[in-house]
Parts: sequence; structure tokens; C-alpha cells
Amino acid sequence: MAKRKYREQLPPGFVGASGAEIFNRMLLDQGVDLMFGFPGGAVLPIFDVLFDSSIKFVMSRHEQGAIHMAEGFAKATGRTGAVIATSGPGATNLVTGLANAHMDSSPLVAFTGQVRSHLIGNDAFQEADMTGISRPVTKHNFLVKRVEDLGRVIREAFHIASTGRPGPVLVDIAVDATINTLDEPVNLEMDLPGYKPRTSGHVRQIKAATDVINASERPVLYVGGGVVHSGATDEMRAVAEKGRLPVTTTLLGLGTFDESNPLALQMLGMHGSATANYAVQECDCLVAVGARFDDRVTGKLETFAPRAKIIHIDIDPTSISKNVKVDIPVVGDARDILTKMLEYVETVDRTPWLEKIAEWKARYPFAYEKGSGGIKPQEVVERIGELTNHDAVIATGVGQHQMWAAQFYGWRKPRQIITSGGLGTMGFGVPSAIGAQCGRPEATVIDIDGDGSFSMTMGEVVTAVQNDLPVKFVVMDNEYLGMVRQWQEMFYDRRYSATPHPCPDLVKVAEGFGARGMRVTEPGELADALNEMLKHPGPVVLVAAVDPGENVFPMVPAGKSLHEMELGRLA
Ligand SMILES: Cc1ncc(C[n+]2csc(CCOP(=O)(O)OP(=O)(O)O)c2C)c(N)n1
Ligand SMILES: [Mg+2]
Repeated sequence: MAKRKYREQLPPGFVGASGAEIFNRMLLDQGVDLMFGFPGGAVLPIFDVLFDSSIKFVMSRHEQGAIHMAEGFAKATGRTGAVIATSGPGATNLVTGLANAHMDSSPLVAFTGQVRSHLIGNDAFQEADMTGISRPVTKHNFLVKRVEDLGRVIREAFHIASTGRPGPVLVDIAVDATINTLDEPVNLEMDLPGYKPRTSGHVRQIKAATDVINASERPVLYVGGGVVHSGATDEMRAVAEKGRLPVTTTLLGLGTFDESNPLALQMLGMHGSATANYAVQECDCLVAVGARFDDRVTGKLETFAPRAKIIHIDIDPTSISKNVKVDIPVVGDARDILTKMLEYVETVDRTPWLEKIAEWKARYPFAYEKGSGGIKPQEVVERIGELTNHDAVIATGVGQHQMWAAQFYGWRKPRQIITSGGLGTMGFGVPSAIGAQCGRPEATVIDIDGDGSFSMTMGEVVTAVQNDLPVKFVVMDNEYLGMVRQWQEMFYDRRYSATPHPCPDLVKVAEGFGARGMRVTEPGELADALNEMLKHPGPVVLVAAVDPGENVFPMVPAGKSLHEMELGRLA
């Protein structure tokens, strides 16, 4: 390797340092030891510095891959993900990833190159107005035109991304701001007068909320991704157990409450458990914690939780009463609020309610019919759960397989599920699993993917191979864009328009990328194939030919109430 050209330790006030050197220094100071991205002209000065940097760089094959990797890293570790792309097409390739992170409140800082500051607005080569384009899909964004501003802005970006309700922040940097050097010492003090995320909950509100909980006969805790972000899992479990409160989680809340706990209702909503949905409809007190009443959760709003007093604990005041009228809001950090709540929550005898719930659970477990039509996708997930002792990190694509993963894995811990919740981005599985493995090298990371979703980003398998990341990709190949096919079957007279999805030979594709490729077609061979996959030290693509006719149940048809769900084979 060429001799080191750049300094990592900079003089006081960064005098004499270039913008690119400052970039590197500031990232190190923010604790970034790993970054994802893809190079280009407008970020050449930064990449030149990265060549010498102690920050590890993972190059993706597409910028969308890089930003999903950064989000997978963030979801798996709780740390802020960092990603870099060049101006123009490199930058616009990040947009889906920004939107995804925005919807799921994932802490992320995305850096994009921009044309020279004097050319901005000129339709210069590879110019795109990234602050304009990204405004609706970021928590905040910055355009840096002067090297003097770069250090401070990077600090502010990481601060905004990771505090309050986390989210993606974009920093667009004119290339001259990375080339120019500083003549005078620079001030790195953050300057964010309007940004004051509330962290501590109001005690009067907390008491009012707990009074309602204590007086209720049929309470339900409804827990979302906010509990993961705030690290409030233990506090939430303590409140649930002390108060004898059954707990249902959203897709992004999976793992915050051990599903083997008798108080667990599992996931709620469109493809949630019948128990969770019935419990929400019958409860007299619904306590939402770090959840935002998404329409996939509530079904028809007018009839959602019709008998309940609603308590909403959330760090983001703008999500209070946004979709559902809330009786008692408590704004602040979930961990802080739940810690205080634990004092006031009383242990109430709720035997009749808990018996009713036990009855529903016995009658309506997530279920499927074994024995006909080849390998059942649900069984693939169940087996993966058993073989990994419910302890793996599981990424998913979007579709039926994602819902089966949510229903059948058996979640135990937070940060186990890496999935695209709010945006529902097909193609999220492959790169997010890679990012998760980067952040948690010791963990078993498995991408439970669909043939359609996998096809969108499978080019990144080579990124796993070349970075020695032993990610396991299980492709549930039903030869369809299955979730859309299911809607066509149920609501469009089985007219399968553009949903049959024949794949190339994915085993050969995997081998071409340098991964191990495997295929399993017989139910009797499934367990052995999964075992072999898990034992293999490197990345594996295991294609499981699954029953193409299988549908996800329960299902609350769009616009219907939760209790009107179709139970499918359970009925
Ligand atoms: C980028 C993107 N395009 C389109 C969709 C709409 N969509 C949702 S699920 C789905 C089918 C997914 O197919 P596959 O990955 O094979 O999963 P399956 O449902 O078959 O398990 C489609 C097309 C989407 N969610 N994301
Ligand atoms: Mg499919």
C-alpha cells in the first residue's frame, strides 16, 4: 500500500487541515468505525482520505444497498449508521433508503457529494438538488458549501440523527468544501437553538396514566419500535409483569417482549394474531408505547379499540392524536416514563381477562396445514427458530415471507428483527442483513427473503462474500410476488397480473457471486438443509422451493376492523 498521505490526528482548531481530513476526524470522534458507500467524482477527496483511514469502508454494489446496510447496522446495534455516495445519480440512489429509515425512525447519517459550490443551481454535470429531494424523507438535512462549516455540521448531523425520535440526516457537501483547507481555527460548537427533544415524561401525566391502568379490568400494552430505540425493554417487561398487563407488539416492536411469556399476545394488526386483535378490540385501556397507530395496525380507525381509554407514550409530540384520539398523552423517552410508571403501577388481580386471553391463545395460535403442496414457508421459519434457539438476527424482505417470519420465528430479544416496517421496501433483506452482520460479527444473521425481494438486491451477495460476512440468505421461492398474488386471489378474481415471478437459477447465481448455493425442494430434507447451511462457515444462499399457493392468515382486509379479520384455516 502507498505511504500514508493523510493525518488522522489534526492540529488544534484543525488549522491547515482539508475538509476531507476534517470529515475523517469528525466521523472518528462520533464513534464511526465502519462506513458503507460507493465512490464517484464529487466525493473523490473524501475517498482519498478514507484510503488511509482507520474507518473500515464497505463498498456496496449499488448505493441503495449501501444505505440499507447502514440501516441494518443501526437496527442491529442501536448505533448510528453512516453511508456515503457521490453527487447526482449516486445521491438519488439513496432516496429509498432515506425514506425507509425515516419511516422506521432509524438513526442514520448519509453523506452525498455535491458539485462545486459556485456551480450549484447550474445544472452542472451530476448535479441533483439533494436537499430539495430529500427534505420530505429525512429528519433534517444540510448543504455544506464552506470547509469552515463542515466539522460543526457533522456533529449536528449525528446529534440530530440519534436523539429524540431518531431518523436519517443527509449532509450534502460541495466538493470544494472537502478540498479547501482551513486558515483559522474553527468553532465546532453545535448551533441548534430550535432543537430540544423532550426526554423526561411529566410526572402528573404519568400518574394520570397509571391511575387509568390500575382501574382497568382489561388492559393491553401495545408496544412499537420506540421501545427498541429507547432501550426500554426491561422497564416495559417490569411494568407488564407487575401490573399483569398483556403485551402485543408491532412488527418493529417484535422481540421487545419474549413471546414465550404467558402475557405475550404476539404481533397485532393486518396479519397479527387473532388473540392480539380480539384483545385490542375488547380492552378497556390501551397503552401505546413508542408506537404510532399505523393503518396496518389499526385497520378501520372508527372501530379501533372501541371500548378503550387510550394512553399514548411517545417521544414525538407530533405523533400524539395524529391517527387516533388519545385520552392521556405522555410525551418523553419511553425508558424514563416506564421507569417512573413502575412505581405507581399496582398489581391487580386480572384473572378473568387473562383467562379469556389464554383461551384465545389456545384456540387461535398462528397455524398452517402441514403435509400437502411441498415445503410450507411457515415451517421453514419455525425450523429456523428452533435451530437457532430463537436467538439469531433475522432480516427479511417484504411480502408474505416477511409476515411468516414475524408470525413464526418466536421472538425473544430486541434488535433481533431487521425489517422494513413503515415503507415496506422490497430488497431490504439482503443489504440490511449484511449491515447487521457487520455490526454484530458474532451473531448468526439470517435473511429470510422472498424470491421477488431477493432479486431486487441480490447483487449485494458479493459484498458479503468479499467482506467475509457469513450471512445466510434463505430465499422462500414461491415463484410469485406472493403478497400481491394473495390480494389478487382474494380481491381481484384471481387475475394474476404481473405476479408470476420466475427466477434464474439462484443456486448458480449464488455460486457466481462466490457464495455457497443450495436448493431444497422436499419437506423431508428441509431440516438437514437448514442445518448444513448454518454449519457452513461462509455466506450461503439456500433456495427453498415453497408452496406457491400458501396465503398469510389471519388477515384484516384493508378498511375492515380488527375483529373482522379472516382467520383462514383457523376458522
Ligand atoms: C420496492 C417495492 N416494490 C413493490 C412493492 C409491492 N409489493 C409488496 S409485497 C410484494 C411481493 C413480494 O414478493 P416476494 O419478495 O417474492 O415475497 P412473497 O410475498 O412472495 O413472500 C410486492 C410486489 C414493494 N413493497 N416494494
Ligand atoms: Mg415470492
